[in-house]
Amino acid sequence: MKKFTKKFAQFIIFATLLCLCATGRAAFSDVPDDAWYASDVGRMRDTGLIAGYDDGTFRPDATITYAEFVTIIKRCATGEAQNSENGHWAGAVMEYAYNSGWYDYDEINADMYDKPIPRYMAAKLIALGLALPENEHEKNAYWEYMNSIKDFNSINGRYAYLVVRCYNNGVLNGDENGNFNPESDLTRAEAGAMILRAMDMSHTGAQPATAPPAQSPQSDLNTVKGGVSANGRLQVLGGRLCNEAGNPVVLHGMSSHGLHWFPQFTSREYIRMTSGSGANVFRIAMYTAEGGYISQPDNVKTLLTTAVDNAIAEDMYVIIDWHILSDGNPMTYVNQSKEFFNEVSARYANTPNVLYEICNEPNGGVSWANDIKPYAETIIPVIRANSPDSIILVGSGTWSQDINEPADNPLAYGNIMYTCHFYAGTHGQWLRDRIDYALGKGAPIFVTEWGTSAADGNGGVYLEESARWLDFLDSRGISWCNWSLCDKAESSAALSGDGLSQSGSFVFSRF
Ligand code: DCB
Repeated sequence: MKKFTKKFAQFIIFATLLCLCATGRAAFSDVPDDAWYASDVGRMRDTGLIAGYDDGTFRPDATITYAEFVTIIKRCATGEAQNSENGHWAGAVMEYAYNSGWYDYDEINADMYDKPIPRYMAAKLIALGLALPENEHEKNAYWEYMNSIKDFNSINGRYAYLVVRCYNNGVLNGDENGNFNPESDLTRAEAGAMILRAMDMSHTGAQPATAPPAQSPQSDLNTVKGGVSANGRLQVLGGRLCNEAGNPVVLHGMSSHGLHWFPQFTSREYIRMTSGSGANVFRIAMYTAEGGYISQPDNVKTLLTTAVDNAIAEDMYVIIDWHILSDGNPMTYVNQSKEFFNEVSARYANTPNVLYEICNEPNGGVSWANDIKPYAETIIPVIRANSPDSIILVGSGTWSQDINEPADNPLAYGNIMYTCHFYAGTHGQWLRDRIDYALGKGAPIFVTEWGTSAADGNGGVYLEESARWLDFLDSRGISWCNWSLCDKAESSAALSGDGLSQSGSFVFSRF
């Protein structure tokens, strides 16, 4: 392997890359003329992408490592890839890739450079490093790919949309059974074939952005905004929602309406409509009762996965909301909830985008101490087992207005926030006072749902009171999602006809 890597460094022949038509026989002792990869291996050798060994072999079935793979991508993207003088031979290349946003800090470390690269990571590096184009077909046919990639559900949610991009660009085809096999290694022949196909498709020479966008103060409390690429993994410090660097961050965005009723408004286009106006979070309200998840779990889960992946692709934070409503006690479906959160937190385990809201609005004869807290103590460990650091949002009684109760009797876990919900036509100063009480007790608060209407989602709109509320939240640096991104004939709906409703125009202006 050492010999190979040394030799490898001498191949800096970018010019020939432009001549990708070069084929010819491979002429390696271990590459039969009729192997599926024979002509690809010839192109790899001719272009200098992957050289052979001094003994005349190519070793097409040997696995390729992170360092080797990233080095080839860098050479394709920039025309060169210098070995480092000190430390690991690929140290400088890996640093360049990291600084270019091809991978995140928690994905590859120096101990992994010489390990085999799994296919999901190869897909990400190809898609970002070679700037594979995203076209309309990818967006419209995402569902088709979900069905045609047989093991789609085993792809970690952080990577699914980039895997789809590779398929859509002809870079990946799947195995003979239609599986992608995300965790499997790649052989040298497979890696080379993928990269050659990507070079045929990619925006060659297009350099990805290197620096995250500047962060600007948004509220009295000097919070920052920006998407996941700018802020990374969220954490709760001193009762405040903070970004990975420890700076207070504020999230503003829309909540969907009931996912099973209005899935069309969780598409890339609609989510982008909000991010384009400055939103950095999207909440997916997955009703449990009312004909939602409990009665059609598989269908609704598919809608949910699609929606979450859409938000991830738009660099948004995304809240998975277990939207209890007529099922007022979260204990009613606690077993289904355990199963659901186990599954989604595994899928999005190392995805910094995802926040989990485990009970939308407990109501009826439920109390924090007897029902909601025990429920939270059941679900939180399930999520934590898969995703130890993610933010978990917990509701309270009376449609998440009894926030004084968790403030007096908090959960003994880190990275927890309590949700407070309000409707401007119904809830006023007393609820703002209650928020201040909870903050005073050190309870972190997130308004995951509020409306410009009355509490039934209709009436008004009450824009003056809404503005009073948002000014209050700004002054406390509290994050919020507005109910709701849909075109239902009710005043809280943000959409109307082809554009924004009265509520939507107001809310979008406050992102
Ligand atoms: C919350 C729920 C949310 C509900 C909105 C507006 O409920 F989280 O699901 O959304 O606030 O009421 C409404 C939709 C309607 C739909 C209805 C039933 O806008 O289109 O038909 O859900 O699915 C609240 C919030 C506060 C209070 C009461 C309710 N409150 N509630 O303070 O009295 O009864 O739904």
